[in-house]
Amino acid sequence: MSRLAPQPGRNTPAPPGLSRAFGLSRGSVALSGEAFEEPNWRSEGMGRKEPLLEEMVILLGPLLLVFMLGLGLAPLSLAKDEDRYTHFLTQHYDAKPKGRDGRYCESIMKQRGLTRPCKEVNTFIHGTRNDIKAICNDKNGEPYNNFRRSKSPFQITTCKHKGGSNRPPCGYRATAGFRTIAVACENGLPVHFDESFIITSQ
Ligand code: U2P
Repeated sequence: MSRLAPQPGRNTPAPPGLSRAFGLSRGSVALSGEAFEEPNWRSEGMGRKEPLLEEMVILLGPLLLVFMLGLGLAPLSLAKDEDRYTHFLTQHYDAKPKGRDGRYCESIMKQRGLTRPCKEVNTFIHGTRNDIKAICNDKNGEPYNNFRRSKSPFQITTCKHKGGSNRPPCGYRATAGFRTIAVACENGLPVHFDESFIITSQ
């Protein structure tokens, strides 16, 4: 009887690379006295990964997840700082003040939503937005404790509650001045007014 040649697609042993990739070369079958490797499809399945690939997925998977979470959270935190900056401008920025006296304070404090309850002290800065923002970098600021102090002075008006009830209508006194100021910065943006300093001549 003639020897049967191995039939491609039937009992042909898979090439070594393929065998590894698909988890072959487990079982064997004898055909006319010759042993052929037969894939062990049932026990290993088509989806079996390379051990090295598996290890990489296990090791790098969590790292990738943290990286993706970081990418997703960074814009959220930036958006939050933008909101705080907008809030800072509402509370402390007035480009063109009128009067800078008690009536000015009473009117602007109400207009900016700072009278429910009456805020005790609040300063309005009358510079440009760019000069105020620049306090958070070297252009117009320097470190001052946990805050940043402006290099240049600003025209400011500080409104102080006259006292009594903290419910509206709120009475204020105004102090106008030309002073350096200290602010807190987050991600390069001012978010809190800390204090102002009388400029002493050197
Ligand atoms: O001190 C309480 C809050 O009052 C505001 N403040 C304080 C001192 C000052 O000279 N000017 C002034 O506006 C600050 O308000 P914030 O910016 O935090 O809303 C300070 O926190």
